[in-house]
Order: sequence, then structure tokens, then C-alpha cells
Amino acid sequence: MPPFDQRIPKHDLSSGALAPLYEQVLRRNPGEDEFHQAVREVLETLAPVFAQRPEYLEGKLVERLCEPERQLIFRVPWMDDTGEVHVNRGFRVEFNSALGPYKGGLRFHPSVNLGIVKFLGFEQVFKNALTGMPIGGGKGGSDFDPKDRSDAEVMRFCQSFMTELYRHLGEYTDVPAGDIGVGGREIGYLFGQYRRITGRHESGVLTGKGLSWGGARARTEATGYGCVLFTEQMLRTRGRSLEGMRVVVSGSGNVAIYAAQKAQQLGAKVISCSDSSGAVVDEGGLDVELLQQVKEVERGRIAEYAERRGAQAKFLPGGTVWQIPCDVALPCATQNELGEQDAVALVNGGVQAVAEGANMPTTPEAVRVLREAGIAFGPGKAANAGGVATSALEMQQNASRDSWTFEYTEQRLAEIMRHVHDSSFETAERYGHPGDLVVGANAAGFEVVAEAMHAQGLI
Ligand code: NDP
Ligand code: 2IT
Repeated sequence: MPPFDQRIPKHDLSSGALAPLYEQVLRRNPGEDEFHQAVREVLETLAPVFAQRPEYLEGKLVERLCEPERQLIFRVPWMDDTGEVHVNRGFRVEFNSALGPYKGGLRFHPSVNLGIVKFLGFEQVFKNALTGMPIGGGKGGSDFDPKDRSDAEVMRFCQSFMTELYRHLGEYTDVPAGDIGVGGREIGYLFGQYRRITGRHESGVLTGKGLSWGGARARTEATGYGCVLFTEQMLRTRGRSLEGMRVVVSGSGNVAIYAAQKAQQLGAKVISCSDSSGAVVDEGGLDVELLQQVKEVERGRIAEYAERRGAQAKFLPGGTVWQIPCDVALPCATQNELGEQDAVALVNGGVQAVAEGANMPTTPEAVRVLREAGIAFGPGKAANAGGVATSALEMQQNASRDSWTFEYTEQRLAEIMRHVHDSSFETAERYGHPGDLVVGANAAGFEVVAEAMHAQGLI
């Protein structure tokens, strides 16, 4: 087994070369806490890169990376089923297109604001670079809450949202997909409106489409599957595997469901899921088919899943999954859902690996606890890259008017996840932090984008 060094390479952002830069990020983007958090994490962990390659600090390259190329904010008016008018706010942050068209999901959730979209867009730039695919980074969404809305209301909202956004999109320009609150139904309505306004069946303009109109097999499964394949890679470097392990999953949406399914396929026992109203502990092993029925078909809540499971499962109102003793934890719900005390509970419960299916679900304090305890930690930029990577495979199929089998697409996903893991692992080693996938993923992603930006001049 190689030696592991997960001590955090501290680049003190209160002094040194990056201090004025980070100060400027704080000043220019007031109140955007999640964006500050995401930038800070990257800058701090890039310390070993700047120490070995000071040329990366030239030409204000890092400043340019922290400033989105374009930020769009727009009004989204729509009418509900009773005739009442609502006004939501729409966002698209086109962060960096050095590697390809802006690529990243749309999130519909009441908590969405500019800072959230910017943190997600910033993370997306490095994640997409890490996949090795030709995609830039962007993110968008709205503070619209799709919960308890009828299909007709969701359709009218999506049509209004796209009526503004369409002018900024295109298969060579900006290619959105899903994220929280945006799945197959929403992508369908968005694509329909794009097609109607432009008069073009431009399938490469959105990913996550239905299979009969340009969608890719395995895209629905890809983020959760990829996260588990990544976890298996992490465990492999430590001489272990998922076979027989107890796995705790948070969330019960797209990423959580398919992470649970793939973990079970690899011989693990998945014992939990959660949503914003509480957690389910299912010691018998999660019934993924039932969860899919409740969540994907009926659009219900996990309390209903627990009820249908009977004595097998327990619903903990307001609870989280981190107190459950486990070998592997997969946070797959939302940002900052796993805090310091949760990390302490996981360590005390014997956790061996944590991989982020969600974007930035682990707070910086919790990451520190896990890394200092020597727990294998897979940051979201690497662990959840399978979704966007398979979106890039969807774009590839659209460009060649082709349609691949599930098996072939999943095989490509597995190869990409191995590449994401191995390049993060090797880059960490190269910068003197063996086994530290936070340093490795940030540095590997950064190098790819930085090289492209440098080559393309001051833009
Ligand atoms: P879904 O909308 O399908 O599911 C989201 C899940 O997270 C639900 O269980 C939801 O519970 C829970 N959740 C959302 N917001 C909150 C909150 N504020 N507090 C507590 N629980 C919350 O989204 P996805 O599964 O697609 O996304 C989950 C995470 O994975 C996000 O961080 C997303 O950015 C990330 N991700 C998604 C990818 C994809 O391809 N879809 C790719 C890479 C990352 P409730 O229903 O109660 O709100
Ligand atoms: O966070 C993410 O990587 C996603 N929501 C998927 C983005 C995409 O374009 O498939």
C-alpha cells in the first residue's frame, strides 16, 4: 500500500501571493458564501502547484479563473393552474469555455441564488477538465420550487425560462442539463420550447434527453454509478473493495438512487437514504426498485417508502444518516449537508471511505476531520464527474447522429472514472501529497484549464 498524506497543504490566504486575489473575490462577490467557500478550497489546496510551478501565477490567470466569462440573470414570469401569476429569477453563469462549450446543469430549488450558481459553475470548470472531455464549465437554474407543482405548471415555467435562455444556448455555445429539481420531465419541456423558438431540432443543445429524441443510454444512471465506481477505485488503492461493505447514502434523488443501485450490484449493502424531511434506515438493505417507484414514478417522499417497507425500515423525521455506523458514506443530496459533528460520528462509526455524489456536500471542517483521520475521501469534482462525462458522451452521439448501447456507454463511463481517479491520484503524488485526492483532483483539473487558457492568450 502506498503511503498516504492527507494533511492539508495550507496556503494561507490571509497573506502571500494569493491574499489580494482572494480578498478581491470576497469584495467583488459580497454575500456569496458558497462561492467564497468553493474558491477558497481550490486556492488553498493548489499551494503545492504554485510552489512548483510559479508561472501559473503570471498573467492574472488565477484571477481570470475566478471571474465568470458571463453571468446572466433574467425574469421568469409564469401562471399557475389557478391563474395566479408568479415571478421567479433565472440564472446562467457561463464560467469558462477554454476547453469547450459551457457545460453544466440547471437547478430548480427555492434556495438558488447567484452565489449558489457561481459555486456550482466554478466547481464545474475543474470537474469537466478532469473528465478529459472537451467541455467548458457553466451552471444555471432558478429559485422556482417544482415540489407540489402540476406537470402543466412545470411545463409553463420551463417554457418561460427557455424563452429567455434560448438565445444564449447552442451545441457549440452552452449546453445545459439537469441538477436538483431538473430531470427528464423538465429537460423535455425545455427542449420542446428551444425547438419551437429556433425551428431547429438541435439535439446537442441539452443533455439528459429522452432516449427516442437524442438522449444517451446510461445518462440517467451515470452520476450515481460513476460515484460508486470511483469509490471502488479509491478502496482498491487501499487493498479493499465494496463487496460486503455497509454503505450509507444521503438524498433520494437521481444521484442517490443510482449510487445505491450500483453499490448493490458490486456486493455492498445500502442501508439508508434521506430527503429534506428526514432519513430512512433500512437495515434489510434498500429496496431500490420500490424507491424508484415512490420517487421517480409517483414523485412521493421517502416517508412513504418507509411506510411501504413496513417493519424493515425506520423513518427518522428531521434526522440525517451520518449517525449510522457504516464502512462507506456517499453524500448525494446537497451542499454542506455533512458537517463537522457528522464527520466525527462517521469516524467513530468506523467509516473507511467517503465519496461526494453531491456538489460540495461536506463542509470544510468535516473534510478536515475525515482527512486527518486518514479516511479515503473522494471530492465531488472527481467522484460525481460521471454525470457530466456521460453528458459529453451524449453530445458525441448527437454530433455523429449515433446511439450507443447501454453496455458500451457504461463501459466508456467506467473508463472515464478510472481516468478521473488515476489522474487525481497520480497528480497528488507528483505534488508530494500521495493519496490526497482533494489536492490531486483540484491540481489535475487546474493544470488542464490553465494550459488551455495560457495557450489561447489574454481573453
Ligand atoms: P434530485 O433533485 O434528483 O434530488 C435531490 C435530493 O437531495 C433529494 O433527495 C432532495 O430532498 C435532497 N435535497 C435537495 N436540496 C436539499 C436541501 N436543501 N436540504 C436537504 N435535502 C435536499 O437531484 P440530484 O440527485 O440530481 O442532485 C443531488 C446532488 O448531486 C446535487 O448536489 C447535485 O448538484 C449533484 N450532482 C448531480 C448530477 C446529476 O447528473 N444529476 C451530477 C453531479 C452532481 P427533497 O426532495 O426533500 O428536496
Ligand atoms: O453537477 C453536475 O455535474 C451536473 N449536474 C451534471 C451536468 C451535466 O451537464 O451533465
